[in-house]
Amino acid sequence: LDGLSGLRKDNTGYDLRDLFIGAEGTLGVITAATVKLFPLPRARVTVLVSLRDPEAAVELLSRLRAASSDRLVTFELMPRIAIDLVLQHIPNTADPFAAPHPWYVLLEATAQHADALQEDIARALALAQEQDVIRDAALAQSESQREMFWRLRESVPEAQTRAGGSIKHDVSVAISDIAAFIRRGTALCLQQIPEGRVVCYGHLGDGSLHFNVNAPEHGDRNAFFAQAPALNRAMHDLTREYRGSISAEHGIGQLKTQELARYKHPVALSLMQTLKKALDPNGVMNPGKVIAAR
Ligand code: LAC
Ligand code: ZN
Repeated sequence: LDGLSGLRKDNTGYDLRDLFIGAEGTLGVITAATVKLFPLPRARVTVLVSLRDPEAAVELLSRLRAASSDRLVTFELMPRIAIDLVLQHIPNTADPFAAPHPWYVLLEATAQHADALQEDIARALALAQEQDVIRDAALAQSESQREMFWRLRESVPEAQTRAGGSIKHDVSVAISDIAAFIRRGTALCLQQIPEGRVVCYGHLGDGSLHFNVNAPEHGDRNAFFAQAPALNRAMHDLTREYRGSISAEHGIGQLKTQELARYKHPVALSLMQTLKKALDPNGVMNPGKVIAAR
């Protein structure tokens, strides 16, 4: 399924609405569902971590998944440039550490018992720091500090817009490939648009990334955005090479119907069209989305 988001600040987990948001109201056949109830978590730990590179972030993710017995609910990756843009364009934000770092992760874990959770996470982070997997870590000590950490992360899209806008990609690959993908994707973006500013951030816990390239601060914006189709093509080809998704979180919509036609296997696409026609013969359900009008 395309279209699941990892950014779930309320810790309610996924639900059927998520699935149908992903389906954009066009296709969605649920043939069976298993529902399990969990008690609302009573404890939550929020940490902002700084690290050297995406490889370290992937290593940290696997350590924390083990240390928290899979109670990790948020794992968001941000490069320094994202923090810089937020600090520059969004009021009431502050640098979280005394010195800048190349990459950051905002993570959250939940549980029934605060002490045990905090201990498990703190121990794993201390070991990671000792072994040079992370550089620094700040545990939110209050709800307002937690809000501050989230504000940094959630303001990235707005900061990007205020900084002149970006050419966007909404992609996912296997988590085991993500570090290599970021390296190659960044090189590809800079090769195509040397003056662009790569801002690659997002839901690392889900393997999903916003691989955006911001317009240069000064210079010809029209010339910059004219390069979008070529860059989209190159980035989506790279994503295909990694067997990833070209619409990881925000769906195909109207903008990517041609892309879908290019990257989806023809048999899969034709099955989607057949299903769509059978369920919505008059084309009244979200017309023009996902499947191009024919
Ligand atoms: C985010 C939105 C853009 O992750 O999906 O901030
Ligand atoms: Zn997102």
